[in-house]
Amino acid sequence: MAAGVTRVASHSSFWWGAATAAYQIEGAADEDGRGPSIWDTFCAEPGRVTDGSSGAVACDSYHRWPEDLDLLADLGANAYRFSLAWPRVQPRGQGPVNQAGIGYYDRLLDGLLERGIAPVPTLFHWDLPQALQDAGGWMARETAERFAEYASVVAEALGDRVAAWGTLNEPFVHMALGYAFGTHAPGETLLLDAFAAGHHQLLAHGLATQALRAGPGDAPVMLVNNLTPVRAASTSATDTAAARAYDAFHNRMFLDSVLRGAYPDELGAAVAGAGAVVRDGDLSVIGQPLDLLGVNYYNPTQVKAPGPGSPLPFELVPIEGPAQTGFGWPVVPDGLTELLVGLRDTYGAGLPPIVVTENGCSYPDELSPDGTVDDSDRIAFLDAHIGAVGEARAAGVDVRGYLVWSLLDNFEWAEGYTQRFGLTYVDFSTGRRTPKASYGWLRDRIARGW
Ligand code: IFM
Repeated sequence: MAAGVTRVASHSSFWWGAATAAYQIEGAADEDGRGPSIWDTFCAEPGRVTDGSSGAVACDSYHRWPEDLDLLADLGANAYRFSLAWPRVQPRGQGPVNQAGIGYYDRLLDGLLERGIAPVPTLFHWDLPQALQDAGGWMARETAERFAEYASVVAEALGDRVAAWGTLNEPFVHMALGYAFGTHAPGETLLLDAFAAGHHQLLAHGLATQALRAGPGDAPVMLVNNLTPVRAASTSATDTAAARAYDAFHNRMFLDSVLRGAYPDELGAAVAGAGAVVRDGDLSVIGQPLDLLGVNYYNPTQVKAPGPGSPLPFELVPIEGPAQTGFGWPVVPDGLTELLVGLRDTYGAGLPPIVVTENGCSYPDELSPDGTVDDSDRIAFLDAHIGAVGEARAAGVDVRGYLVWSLLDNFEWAEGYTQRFGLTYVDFSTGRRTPKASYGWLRDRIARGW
């Protein structure tokens, strides 16, 4: 690790920065031997993505990365969370490393270290190599083994310069949207049977953690979860039970397993129906000690009991009242304090230090004729959520970083380019970057520190 790069090792250091993901920003889908991913396939199917777009070009960060790293440096960021595209490193998800593909990440890491920014790569942010999907994707246990091999390959190539590893990004969201409801790639609609895709991701996390620790360097390893405080729509016993069930699927399946080595009882039918999916010993692989927990927070979730005949043990209800982002998500900053304090209260000494690995909002930002982007809604959002992290820290929660989603406007999955989350406005026809007002605001906020 280069001198001046902040290791997330002590209470006195704090990571400020931003996050992105490979398929959402890189583009260059067919360059330098990258293999197809499930998102290339999904985007090519009519009707899957709102605006019919794909990540084939996206922000073209594959070519424009020096400019993007300069944006981070000018922001005063001391950490950058990005993801590695598995199909760039191993085009078919297994076998020897594609040197041209890993070369990109090699240059990116060096570029970050030259700028004094800690590299925080995530190994998997949803872009599974299509060849592995053809063999069953995350419904197949073998995918977890392939993932561990991939982790060894990248640890060997990059492990000497990484500040912290993320194994998976938001395995709940990938299980739910990709395998249960089919609104994300690979588009499966398996409802509760999607549990197997969650379990195999968790097993992959455990096996990859071992592989990363066996490689060069001593970077901490984290799992990155999307977490939400769950609220029952009423105090009735049925709504309360539905809230507990939803909490089990969204949060506790991916927390109790890694922090306690057990699945919550409320998963009930899903685990029972999965038969031999969970094998002896799996939960001790999944539950080995974690160095950091990555928390992605966007909003709380309200839940009521399902109607008669529902295949699911819960039903989601919109939260009325608070302002909404462009996506229609409620803006509830104190939900972040509630979440962080709740994690500490629930898991106690078993909870590793936390990094807020994503927090942010989309708004219909426009580039004005004078070349500025006034995103005052985003400034208010970030100010309130950073304040919420401060409240949790004041309450004694060990939070070691806050990374905004996202550095750049980018490809927002099934919403295509219709949701702008960036601190930086991207003109997708030219690739031109324009820092928004929130970028300048965050630069001043980072300079102030805690
Ligand atoms: O864009 C996504 C990201 O890929 C994962 N977390 C949530 C973000 C906003 O939807």
